[in-house]
Amino acid sequence: NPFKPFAVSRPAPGMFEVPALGMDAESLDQDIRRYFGTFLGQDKHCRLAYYPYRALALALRDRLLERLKQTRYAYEEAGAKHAYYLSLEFLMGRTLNNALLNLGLVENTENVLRQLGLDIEELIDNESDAGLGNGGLGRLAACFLDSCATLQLPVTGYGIRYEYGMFRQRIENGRQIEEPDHWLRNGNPWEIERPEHSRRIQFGGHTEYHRDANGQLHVRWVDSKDVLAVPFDTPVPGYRNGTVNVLRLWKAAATDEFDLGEFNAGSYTESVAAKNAAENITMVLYPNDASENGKELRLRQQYFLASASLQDILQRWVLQHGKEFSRFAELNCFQLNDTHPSCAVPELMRLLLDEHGLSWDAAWAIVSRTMAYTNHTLLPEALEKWSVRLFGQLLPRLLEIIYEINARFLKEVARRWPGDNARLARMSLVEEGRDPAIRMAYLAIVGSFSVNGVAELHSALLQQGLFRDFHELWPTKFNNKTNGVTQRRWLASANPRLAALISERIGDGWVTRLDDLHGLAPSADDAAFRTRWAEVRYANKQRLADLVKRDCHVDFDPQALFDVQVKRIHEYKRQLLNVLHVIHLYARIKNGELTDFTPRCVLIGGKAAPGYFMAKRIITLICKVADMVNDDAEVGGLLKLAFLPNYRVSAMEIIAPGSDLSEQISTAGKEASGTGNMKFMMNGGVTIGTLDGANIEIRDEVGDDNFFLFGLTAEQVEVTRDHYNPEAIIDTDPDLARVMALIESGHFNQLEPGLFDPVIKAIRSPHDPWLTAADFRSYVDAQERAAAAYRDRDGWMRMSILNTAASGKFSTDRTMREYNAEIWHLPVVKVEA
Ligand code: B1N
Repeated sequence: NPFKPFAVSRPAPGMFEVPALGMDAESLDQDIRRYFGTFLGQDKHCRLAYYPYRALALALRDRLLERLKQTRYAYEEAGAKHAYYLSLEFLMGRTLNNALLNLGLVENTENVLRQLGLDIEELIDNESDAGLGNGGLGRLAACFLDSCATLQLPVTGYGIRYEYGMFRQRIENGRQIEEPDHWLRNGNPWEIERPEHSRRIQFGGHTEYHRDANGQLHVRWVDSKDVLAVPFDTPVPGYRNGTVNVLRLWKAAATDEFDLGEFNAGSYTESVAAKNAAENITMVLYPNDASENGKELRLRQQYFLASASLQDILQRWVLQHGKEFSRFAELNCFQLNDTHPSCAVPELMRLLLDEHGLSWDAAWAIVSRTMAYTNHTLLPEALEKWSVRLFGQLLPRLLEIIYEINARFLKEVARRWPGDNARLARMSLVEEGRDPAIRMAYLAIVGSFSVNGVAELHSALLQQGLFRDFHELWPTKFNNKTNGVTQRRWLASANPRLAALISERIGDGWVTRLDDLHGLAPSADDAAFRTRWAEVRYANKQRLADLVKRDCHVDFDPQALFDVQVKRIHEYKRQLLNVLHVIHLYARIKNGELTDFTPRCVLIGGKAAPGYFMAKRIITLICKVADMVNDDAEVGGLLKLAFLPNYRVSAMEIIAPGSDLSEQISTAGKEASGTGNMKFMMNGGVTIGTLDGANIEIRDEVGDDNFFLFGLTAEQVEVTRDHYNPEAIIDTDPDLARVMALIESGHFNQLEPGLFDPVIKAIRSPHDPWLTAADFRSYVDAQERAAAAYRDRDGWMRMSILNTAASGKFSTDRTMREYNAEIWHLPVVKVEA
């Protein structure tokens, strides 16, 4: 151990007293120049905006860390209950702007930088996105952290510090190319490494049982190949309240004996090189949104996170309370972000039983009172199952514990429903068969005191469908927590022009109380206000048009309707339905059928999982249709289509403020919630959508008149499945027939015959689970209503204002208050300024 405790030294109290850092322009100015010139070694020869960015980031980090310490002291002093958000993904995006906003340093910093001849936007652009997540689930975790710090709740995030985040996407000849995202290449000024808090994680080996002198049975997990978990802390500031919470991300490192033990092939250099095997665990984020892949490395990541985090928390507990665990459940809570960290259930059992000597009953009482599970999807392909064989090889002790949990659980089921063997088989944590598997969702439900879905419809469907048996057994365990987004990032910081206009009207209380936006509704009837709203939106659309020009080489006219769908590419999200509509408009223009056409610019962006064939082919279709439409003189700029490459958090910060129409068109019952829908709405986007996920609640808030609804309901989707006949639909709808004929004629793939056959086949299949053809007619009709509404520019601004005004519910501040009131029960802890 390179870390030696104080032996001779006795640090005086003054050692721990650091002079407070100034928040005034002068102190900032000094720190920026000092970091630039000394720490970073830059001088008058510096040509890179990266260095002033980094100097500013370091000056801000100092101020964040100062508050982080004060926050920890406040939590300790209050003896407060703490919640831990365990997640394999935290999609943080960029940090600079958010830190400035929450610290209240926007104006001072702008002034200082201006004096120094620097442009803040340019510095901001030098930060790479922390893309440590796939999409909604990871971004939700990031928004939650922002809201918890703002609400002054003692919440810590635990995750993985992937060396490579979500891949970068390039498009070549309409094909997605994945490139590694080495986001740490230029260093990360926001984090601080804490090697002294490293933990040891076991993999492989086997268990041994022995009795001590008192006849007590003990279990040892031996012959394992161990890996170190090294924590890196990122400060998470609340909005101007002195609170700074922590996001602790673990990086894998080889232990020292790793070199000399099992892996030693006889040669020193080769054994040192074998360190890679350990360090690979946190090398890369799995890029599969809403689908599992069953790879061993993924299970290693999951256990690595669960074990490192729980050991960290238990060690802190023991330092404070000794081996007395009677109050542990009263003071700790773990929120599992989907089943990805659900190894935490058996791992906490293991630590309490094997490392801390508790009895099964005492340990189970703690686990089942501290764990809470959030489900994020109903899609069967996303439900995690781990092969028992793999699980037993990698985590032998955990498998034993899971079997014991299952045996006791099934006894309870049998007591309640004697003789109902079918039910036992349905509910068992182990799915029997040729390759038996652990059902991780069931493990999470059995181990938790709370199970929630992420929107009203989703939670209801969980209770009636997927988790029906469990709901019958424990009805009070189940609850709903509708998602949200943080208005600090998604309105105040992403859309400063609109934020200023709103604050001028209703004050700036909305930054921490989004419901205040209701106060904007009367202004929808104020013509002068609508004009100013329109001016702001126009400027934002110009900014989006610049992005589209730069990245897609397509001209978007800000006068046109900006029709936008950005999200992961997935069949259930139906980007395909969107393209069919574009082709339909194209055909109408070409056939001279349009009299009063609303010029429209359609933007689609999103990443496909690298192994998802159909999603990739849909990207190709979008790109090929775009080429035809944009180059066609007859279309004459009435219609544009662009595929935006490399969609990410920082791109959304430009897209949401500049979009008119928000496409939320998933097959009803499939999108658990959606959160992009909320970002558009907050920024004055109007939704065209199905009755799916949080769309339903969005429409409830904004009213039917300000929402373009179409499509089958979730119930209708289920009954349609049994007699679905897309051929008949195509035959009886001339518009759809024409669209299909155009694709089938090879019009969009003249040099690559057959390219879109798989897509055509999917639409025409009676087994198409996404019912694309079924919703085409009602989608096109809704699009016509939207286009007509947009022609009345003033009426559209009214709708736009009313959407922002009704978006108050969709703040993660509300979501976090609900989690806290109904699951966590944490106190609000004020931090001294
Ligand atoms: O979680 C979001 C929801 O708003 C979306 O509707 C939902 O699709 C999304 C496996 C997932 N569900 N499941 C995932 C992500 C990564 C992975 O490896 C599944 N993502 C969602 C927030 O609630």
